[in-house]
Amino acid sequence: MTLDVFSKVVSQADAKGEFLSTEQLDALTAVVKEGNKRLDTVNRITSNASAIVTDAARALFEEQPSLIAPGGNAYTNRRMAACLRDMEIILRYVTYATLAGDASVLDDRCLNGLRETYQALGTPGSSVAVGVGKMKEAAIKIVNDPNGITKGDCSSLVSELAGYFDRAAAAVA
Ligand code: PEB
Repeated sequence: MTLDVFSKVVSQADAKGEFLSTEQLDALTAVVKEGNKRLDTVNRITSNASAIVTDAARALFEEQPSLIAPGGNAYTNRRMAACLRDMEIILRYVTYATLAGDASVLDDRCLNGLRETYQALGTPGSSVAVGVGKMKEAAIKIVNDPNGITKGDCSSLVSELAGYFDRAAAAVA
């Protein structure tokens, strides 16, 4: 497992027995230079995690009320709790990937085998994917909030973040 963008570049270069390229060093320099934006992004999502999860779940159940109706996949407190927990786990791994600048931790420890797990449980992965999409919207809104932060261009970081949510949604859809 690679975990972060620095280790990834090192292992790629080492696999070829090469020094780091100028392009690789430039890309890593950008990661370091933009590091505060990354930390602020992770901090903002982390401190709003429970609101992100519960709002997304509420919106999902509003759109798909059969999930919480008798016989639904989130019906009963136990299943509702499992559902909120799953969404929180996915959000947590998205924050790890965002901090690391690399999807490997999300892939290896969260998404790998998740589709099969949901199939075995009879949990609709496509509904989980909708919930993940709603967490994505909420997280991006919070990250882009101009209040209380030094203004700067976060577009590339936000698209990276969006990519981790999309990856999670695609893994279960
Ligand atoms: C994945 N989810 C569930 C289980 C597992 C996961 C392994 C079975 C064991 C259990 O119930 O705890 N666990 C979870 C995860 C990781 C992990 C992501 C990553 C590391 O270790 N039900 C719905 C919604 C959806 C949902 C569509 C959005 O209607 C989820 C939330 N997951 C859900 C439900 C269960 C579950 C389990 C309801 C319980 C299913 C059941 O027992 O009937």
